[in-house]
Amino acid sequence: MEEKLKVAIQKSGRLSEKSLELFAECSINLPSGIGKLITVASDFPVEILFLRDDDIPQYVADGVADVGIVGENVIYEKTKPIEVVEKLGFGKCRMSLAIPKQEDYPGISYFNGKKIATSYPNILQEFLDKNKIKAEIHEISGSVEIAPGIGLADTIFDIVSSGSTLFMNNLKEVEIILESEAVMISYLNLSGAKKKILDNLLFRFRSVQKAKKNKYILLNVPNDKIKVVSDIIPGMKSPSIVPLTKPGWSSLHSVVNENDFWDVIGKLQEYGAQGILVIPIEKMIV
Ligand code: PRT
Ligand code: ZN
Repeated sequence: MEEKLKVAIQKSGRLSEKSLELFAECSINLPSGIGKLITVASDFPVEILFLRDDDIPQYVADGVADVGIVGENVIYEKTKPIEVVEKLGFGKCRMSLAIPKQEDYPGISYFNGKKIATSYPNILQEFLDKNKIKAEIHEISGSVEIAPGIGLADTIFDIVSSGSTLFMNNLKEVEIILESEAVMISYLNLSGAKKKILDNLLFRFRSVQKAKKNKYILLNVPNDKIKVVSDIIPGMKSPSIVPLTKPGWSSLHSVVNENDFWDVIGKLQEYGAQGILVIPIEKMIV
């Protein structure tokens, strides 16, 4: 039987949809996975296991799943023997200490002697030890943000994204301890065949990521400006030039990185570029 790479993803939660989307973008077809425990792709050798996110590091460490998609916050908390093979760019959040809004905050020493509620005791303990703070950690599994309000703790250590949960609970963020995003983790002793499938999957994934960060650009320039404009949009190797039927003009085709996009457009206009078209790229292999 053909070998398959077993990929663990979150069954239902903040990372589920994006994890499934990632396979779709890589042209890997999964039958609708809702409510299932396992699903098998029809056109790529992967099998998806749907699990609770907290269980994923253990499954991958044991090799029950070959790879998994999970937040960095979970892998730092669980410290299992696994390897992080790729940052995936979604599920971004930070882990922060927060205190009641009306309190003054003199600095980290504030936490000496305080009771801190969290679902991430290991990450927190390590941070406190490193900063020589003696605080009491109160581990709870959910709704950490209500702990100060009901007198269960003085402060909290939790995941923050927009900050609105803290705001609604009269808390303020005072220390960011780590930044997190979804990552792909791998079993340490993957077989050669499975490693090959993983490389293939990562290759597709990176092509899609690169494509998302770049745009295809077409524009018309007077021939005497081809050189300067080509220097602004060098593209993957160099731009293509297609002569227009209008004498003295050419069409230039290239690729622009999204980060430089507006700067580049400004410069192109300065040099007399006209009829600028910008088109999304689906896959990019360099
Ligand atoms: O059921 P299961 O155990 O699988 O899921 P879960 O409930 O443990 O996790 P889930 O689905 O809430 O989150 C999965 C992962 O998403 C986390 O491990 C993080 O890596 C990532 N992530 C990104 C977040 C957030 N953003 C986030 N905002 N996880 C949780 N939150 C919560 C946070 O706990 C707090 O309650 O959202 C609230 C704060 O959000 P803001 O926007 O109000 O600041
Ligand atoms: Zn969880």
